[in-house]
Amino acid sequence: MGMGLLKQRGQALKSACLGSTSPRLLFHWSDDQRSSAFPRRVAPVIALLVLLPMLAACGHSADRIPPATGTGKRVDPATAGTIAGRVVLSGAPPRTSNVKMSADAFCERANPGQAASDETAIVGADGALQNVFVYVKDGLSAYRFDTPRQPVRFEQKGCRFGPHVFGMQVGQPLELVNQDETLHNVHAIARVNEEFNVGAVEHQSITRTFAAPEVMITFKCDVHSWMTAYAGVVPHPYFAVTAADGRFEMKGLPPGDYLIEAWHEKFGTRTERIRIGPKENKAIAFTFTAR
Ligand SMILES: [Cu+2]
Repeated sequence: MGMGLLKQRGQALKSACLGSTSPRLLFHWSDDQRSSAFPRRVAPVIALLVLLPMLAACGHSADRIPPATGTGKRVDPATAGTIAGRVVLSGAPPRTSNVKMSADAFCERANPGQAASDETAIVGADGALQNVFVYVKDGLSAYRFDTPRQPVRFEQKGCRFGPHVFGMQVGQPLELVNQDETLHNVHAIARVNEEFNVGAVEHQSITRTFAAPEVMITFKCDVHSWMTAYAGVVPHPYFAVTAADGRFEMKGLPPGDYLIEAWHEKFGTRTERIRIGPKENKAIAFTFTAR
């Protein structure tokens, strides 16, 4: 079985799991594979033998309709409002150091010069703090929410995890994709959820889910010590990650009293209480202190 067939197998698995399987793709063999290795009539049989265990393996993720989270009422979009704001760092931002990637020639080539800078604290103009996870920590217990079927894509690309900080819902598929021509692994250091550690060869995609809320889950690659990422897993869709200008926005919130938390990997957490009325848009500012 050559690399061509392995790649074909990966593609077929992706299509099968997404429920868009095309017979033409599953049974397509290039002319040289057909003539050199297998007689024409054997090919479909081999394809089936390869596919059956794969179909069984992917049944736990995208094929199942995920349940809703919570037991209460649904949000009425007609009365929903928005919380938006900005997160800043007060004080001198920490100096950004460069990461030494020389142990892996592929990673070094992928990150020339400034591209190898440390991602721990990214501070922009006027103290704008990027990569802060902002979410509703409390105030939604009266509601239920559908679990999204759309996977969150989490890549290993250029020997970085991307996104570096992200949010997702309980039960939502997390698609781990290695875009690099080098080996990575994704080690999810979870405390509430089940910890996992999976190796990923190039261009391989693996799907996992988290069964319980957890803020935050740390991801490490055990091959490249600088590769770190964080995911906030929450039971509702009200979360955001600050952009380069420090801004965030959470739309579609029902009227109510909320506890909002902002989390940063180096500077810790801040919380604010806020009340929003029907269709109201409110702003919150969070300030972290440099240390
Ligand atoms: Cu790695």
